[in-house]
Amino acid sequence: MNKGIHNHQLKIACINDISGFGRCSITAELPIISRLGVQCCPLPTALLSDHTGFDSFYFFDFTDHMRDYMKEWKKLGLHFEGIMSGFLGSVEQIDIVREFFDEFDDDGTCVIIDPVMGDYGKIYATYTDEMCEQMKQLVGYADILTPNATEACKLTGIPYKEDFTSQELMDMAERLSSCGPEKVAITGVDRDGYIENYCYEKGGRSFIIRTEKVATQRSGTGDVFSAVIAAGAVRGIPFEKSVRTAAEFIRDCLVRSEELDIPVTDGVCFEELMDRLSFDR
Ligand code: PXL
Repeated sequence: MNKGIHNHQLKIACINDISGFGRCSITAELPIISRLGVQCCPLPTALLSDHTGFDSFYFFDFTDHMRDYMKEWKKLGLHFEGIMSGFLGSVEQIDIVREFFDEFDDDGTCVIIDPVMGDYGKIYATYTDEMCEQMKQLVGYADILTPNATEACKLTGIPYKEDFTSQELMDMAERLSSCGPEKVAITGVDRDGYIENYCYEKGGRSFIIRTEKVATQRSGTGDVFSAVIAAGAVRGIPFEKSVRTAAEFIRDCLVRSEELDIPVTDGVCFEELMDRLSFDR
C-alpha cells in the first residue's frame, strides 16, 4: 500500500490550546510525545500567553482558522496513528473536532479524548451545559478516554462526591466504556494518601494503578498523563504499562517541582526528568 510520503513515522495530531507559559496542553503534550518516539502535530484551538489558572492572560481564539488549517493537512495526505483532543472552548470547537475525526480517523487510528471539563467536583466556568452534552456525543468517537472523577460524573450523570468507593469508580469507568471507548482511565483520584487511576478495558479487564501522594496536585498533569497514554497506544504498549509509566513519571515530576520550589501554577518541571521517561524501564 502506498502510505504517502509524509507517513513513514508514527504521528499523533494533538487538538488543544497552546499556552506559552504554565506547561499545560500542547506545551506539555508535545515534548512528552516526542520523547516517547512519536511525531506530534499540533492543531491549536487557542493561543494563550499563560493558562487560565493565572490571574491574567492574553487569549486568542483560533476557532475560525481551524478548518483552513485542517484542509492543508488533508492536501498533504497526512495519516495519523493517533488523534488526541483536550481543552475545547466552545460548541463550535467540539463540532470541528468531530469533523476532524470524520476526516482523519482511518483504519488503525487511535482516538484519545481527554474530556477536559472541570476538576475537584466543579465544572469550569467556560463550560456550558450545551458543551457538556456535545462532549457526551464526542466520547462515542474515543478509543481511549481519560476523564478525572469530576468529568466522569458529568459524562455519566452521577452526582459528584468526595468519597466514592473503588467499586463505584470502577463501575463508572465501565459505564463510560459502554458509550464507545475500548479503554477508560478515571485519573488522579486522591484517596487515603494515594493518587489512583481506575482503568477499565472492554471485555471486562479492570485494574487500579496507585502511586503515593507525594505533593500537591498541579495544573498540566492531566495533559502529561494523556500524552503518555497516547504515545503508548500508537506504539502498541499495553494499556496497563502506559498508565503505570504515566502515573510514576508524574509522581516523580511532582516531587522535583516541589524541590525546586516551583509555583503550582507553573505546572510540573518534566524537563528535569525527561531522560527517565521511557516504556522500556
Ligand atoms: O491543563 C488543562 C488546561 C488546558 N488549557 C488551558 C487551561 C487548562 C487548565 O487550567 O487553562 C488554557
